[in-house]
Order: sequence, then structure tokens, then C-alpha cells
Amino acid sequence: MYRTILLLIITSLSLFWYSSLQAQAPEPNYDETKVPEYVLPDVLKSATGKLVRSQREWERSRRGEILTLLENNIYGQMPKVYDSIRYMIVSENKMSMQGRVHLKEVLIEVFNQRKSVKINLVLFVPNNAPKPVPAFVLINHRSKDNIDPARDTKSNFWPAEVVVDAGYAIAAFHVDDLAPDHKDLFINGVLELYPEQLKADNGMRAIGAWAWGASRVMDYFQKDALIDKDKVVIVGHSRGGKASLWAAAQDERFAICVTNCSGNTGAALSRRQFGERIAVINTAFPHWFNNNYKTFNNKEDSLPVDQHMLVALIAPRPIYATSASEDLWADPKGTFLCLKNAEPVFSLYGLKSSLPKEQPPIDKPVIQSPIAYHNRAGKHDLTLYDWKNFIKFADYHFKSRYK
Ligand code: GTR
Repeated sequence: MYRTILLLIITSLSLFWYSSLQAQAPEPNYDETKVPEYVLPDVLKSATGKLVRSQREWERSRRGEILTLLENNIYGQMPKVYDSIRYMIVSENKMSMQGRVHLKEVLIEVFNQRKSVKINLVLFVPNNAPKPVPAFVLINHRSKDNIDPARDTKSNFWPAEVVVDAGYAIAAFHVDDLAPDHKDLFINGVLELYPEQLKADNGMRAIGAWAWGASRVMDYFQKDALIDKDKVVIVGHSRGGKASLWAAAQDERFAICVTNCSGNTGAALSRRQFGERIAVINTAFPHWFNNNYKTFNNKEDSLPVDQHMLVALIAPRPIYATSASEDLWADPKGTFLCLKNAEPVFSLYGLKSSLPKEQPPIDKPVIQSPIAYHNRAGKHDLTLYDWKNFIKFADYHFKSRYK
């Protein structure tokens, strides 16, 4: 009897909780005419109202100010200090992929406060490319099969063969090593090394932990003589693309940032309120961003930042953002506009973006630019088409522009 009553109470409470969440989460808008009027925070205007006019002023004051705003209001703090780190080659095959490639499986173990996290890095280095070789690193949030070191499974999500044949090393790690992508389990990883973060409203959460992991991979690349540490491209798709942006913004050792279909709280403007919204993402994925971000549910206009400011932090390093034409949830137009609104910061460095005024047509990539963009025909995904364009982009910046 008691159990039945208890069960009834629990069921109605959870129904109530669920419906209040639903009420919080607005219906997505896919109608361009219903995009509200909005004013973006000026990326060049500091908190004191002063307009930044030079690279120096940007680097000395405004850049740090924006980084702090993003930390405090969205992504959380990024702890940079740890007690120690060690790298172990757990498996190696110098003649992988029919002799073309040197495979290394590296265990990166990071220690802090008597705890450790273990990051499993898969790395393929082309044998015939001049050393050190530039590299792509994927933040993988999908199945581990996508980054199979044995190559029994091959996937266009991480087309290792294509990338190494283009003369690049390719690496990947899985987000679960840093913070499992689950609202209760995400604390099992990096956050055990920094327990104080969990208590802070502006503390690190899952996306921050994944970005932190990308930086530890970068720490490893400083020590691997095969890798050109000055030419590392960080890549992420969707939630991984939110993390690749945050990693590149935080860690200036990443030479290029690729953010594929990253959408809301990635490379799409929040104020457009098109497709996924802050209230929706915070409800579905409460573990991705910090507590303070929840106060902006349905209040996009009161955020002191918008996503163009995150993109601007990558400058002067090249950035490539993509959309997919059927992926309205991630707001293709809002992604393009986000890049456009980051242009003034690239201009401070004398870098001229080749992006047109209006969003380019489907399948017409703009690559020869410090800020690149394409809107691929099709669905939300990371495909061979996307990778082939990322390779062209890296070729353009690493080979033609710098050499
Ligand atoms: C969706 C989420 C998006 C995006 C996507 C993904 O459910 O709403 O923001 O991150 O997942 O990662 O594929």
C-alpha cells in the first residue's frame, strides 16, 4: 500500500518536473521572418566602453575580458595547472596501413590532487611525409569504432587513410576519457582532479573537460618529434565542435580550429534564437555548461557575449566553421553571421576575410581565407566532403601562406 502511494507520488512529481522542463524549453523557430531583432555585443568595445583599435589593445585588454566573460557565463574555468603528466606508448606499428603509416597508441596520464585521468590517443603518422608533420586531432564524441586503430572499422567521421595520404598525421581521443557525456556521470574524469570546479557556478563542466583534454594532447605533441607542434589543427563535430572552439580559444598552441556543425553555443549566434536555443540545450544537456549559463535560459539578449566573440578569440589563427543544409537545428545562417561578426578582430591583424556579404550557396566552400565556411548539402554529420575541405584549408594556410 505504502509502496503504491510512494510510487504514485514519485510518478506525479517526475511528470510535473518533466512538464515544467518542457514549459521552459520553447518551440524551435525555423522561420527566418520570425528571427527577432537583436543587437550583438560589440566585440571591440571593452567593458569600460573603450573601442579597441589595435592588435596590441586587443591582446592586452579586450581578449582577456572576453575569455573571462565566456568562462564565467558559459563554459566554466579552465584549470591549467596539474601535478604531473606522463606519456606511454602502449602499442606501436611502424608499418600500419600496408606500410604507409606509423601508428602509435599513446596513453596520456595526468595527475592532480592524488587522482589521475587517462587519455587514450590514437595517432597515425604518414611514413613518407617530411618530418615533423602537421596534424589533425579529432575530439570524438561518437562511437569509439570511428577511431579504430586496427582499421577493421573505417569511417568517414575520421577518415584516417585520406588524411595521412594528404601528408598529415591524424589523431583522435574519446570524450569519455575526460568526462562521460551523461548528466550524472560527467564528474568521473577531469573533474575529479579539480573537485572545486564542481562547487563553483562558473566551474568547468563536460565541454570544458573535453577541451582540457585536447590541450593535454597538445602537451604530448610538444614531446613527439614526428609532429609539427606549430601546425596542429583541432577538429570537432557538433558538441565536439563546441569543445574544439573552446579548446582553441583557451589554448593558443592550436594553429587552426575546425568546428563542424557546432550550432548552439558553438559557432551559431544565440541571439537569433533559430533552431536550438539556450534553454533547450541547458535542459537536455545540463552537464555541458556551467550553472551561470542556466540563468540565460530564454534570455539570450541579456548574455554579455555572443558566439562571434568566441570565434574572435581564435584570431589571428585560421578558423573553419561548417553547416549542413538540412541541419536547421544548428542554424546555418546564424553560423555564417557569427563568422562575419568576428571579422573585425581578424582585421586588427591585417587579415582580410574572403567571406562574401551573404551566406554562400550550398556546396560552395570559401576556403582561401583566415575565416572559412561551407554549407554542405545534407544532414548533421561530419563527412568525407567536410574533411577534404579541411585538408585544403590546412594546405592553404600551412603550405601556401606560410611557406
Ligand atoms: C544535439 C544537440 C546539439 C548538438 C548535437 C550533437 O542533440 O542539441 O547542440 O550538440 O546534439 O552533438 O550531435
